Amino acid sequence: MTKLSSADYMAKEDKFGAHNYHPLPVVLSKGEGVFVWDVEGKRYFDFLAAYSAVNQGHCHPKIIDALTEQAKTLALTSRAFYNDVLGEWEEYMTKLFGYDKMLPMNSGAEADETALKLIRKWAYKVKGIPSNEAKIVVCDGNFHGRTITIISMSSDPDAYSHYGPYTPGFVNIPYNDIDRLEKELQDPNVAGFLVEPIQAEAGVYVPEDGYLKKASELCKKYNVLFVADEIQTGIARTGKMLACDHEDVRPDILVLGKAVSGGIYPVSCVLADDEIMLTIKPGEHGSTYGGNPIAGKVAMAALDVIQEEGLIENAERLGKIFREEMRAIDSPLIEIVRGKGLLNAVAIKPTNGKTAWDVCLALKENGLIAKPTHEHIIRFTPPLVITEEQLMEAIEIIKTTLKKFEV
Ligand code: IF1
Repeated sequence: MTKLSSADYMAKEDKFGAHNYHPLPVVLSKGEGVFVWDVEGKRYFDFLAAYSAVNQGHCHPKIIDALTEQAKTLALTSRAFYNDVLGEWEEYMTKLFGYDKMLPMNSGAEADETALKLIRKWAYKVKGIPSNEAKIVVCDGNFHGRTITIISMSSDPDAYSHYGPYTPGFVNIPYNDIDRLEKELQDPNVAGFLVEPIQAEAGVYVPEDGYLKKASELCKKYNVLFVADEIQTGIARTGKMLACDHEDVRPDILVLGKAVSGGIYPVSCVLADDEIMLTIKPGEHGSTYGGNPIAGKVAMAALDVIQEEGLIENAERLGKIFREEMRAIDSPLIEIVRGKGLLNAVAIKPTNGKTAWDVCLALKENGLIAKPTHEHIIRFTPPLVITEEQLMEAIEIIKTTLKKFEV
């Protein structure tokens, strides 16, 4: 069989695949640590890390071992029966994050949906909101996934247009606006506030220091559940295990996904205490693959790696260096650099008609892949296993690439 080129693979996807993505033109076939290789054998720094799912680096051997061992033993039972991994995994998660109970799902969207259902159940069973009147406060610019209910909360026309009718029961407020939040929380029918500790898709918007703390205190005051979507910000990405840890905030409901499995397997989950979690009774929620033994083993290995390899500290330390180095670049293209830990963004000023997409194409040519968001922002989120030496090498690539745009 003749070997296909990148162009062949791209043409095949274009012809046979739905056109719901616009990928950077690079076809990857191998990954290891911070690097990926395309089908022609060219190596790249991966500065997307699958939107922060691959915090532990590509194909981490410990996680792969956990996956293959369990796959050879028992892959899926469904939740109609018990399996001998789930309980151990639930114990691991609840002890690590400090909650009474965990509920496993697969994708991030499903975990957010689970959180929304928990908020509503709690609203009716515990808070005593009249039937079907519960409201959930969410923020403009949010990204929580792609289901009909989740896009009903979205303020991005690309996400919601032409998918109506929409799920009711959401109140949108500006992000990082504590006064507005308090105003909405006074409505006795508000049951929950769902928030990303940093809005990643919106362009890595870091709220003011103290925002999460104040928001969680207000939620407590008005008997509203504070729900954190840490699917992207969690698992060491921002220099703490959870982004909420920066402000010592403990969400009432914690939503995790992505790096919970180190990018090896679709695993997500929701954590909460009994008063909330036990409002859902047998038969009232679930998923065929949720809580399967592979997911459990993979997740425990992935979280072991975070702790054993000091990835929290690495993200914190190298994130500071990254932002310092980026801010020191004297380029008319750079508008602003922002982020926390190794979740960072650089906003690009359109110069000579060149956009963030053009910069990403040039970065790719120079051996580093990253993805633009919203026309002018480039997100830089390398795997957290990156070393300082590798980071400096990557920064050099970014510097030389930007230089070329100045002429
Ligand atoms: C895609 C964005 C990132 C998320 C938060 C829930 C989910 C996500 C905070 C849903 C997913 C993704 C999905 C991915 C692109 C990516 C993304 F640009 F679209 F916004 F990361 F920034 N909560 N984020 O970030 O999780 O159901 O996808 O497992 O291709 O849509 P999922």
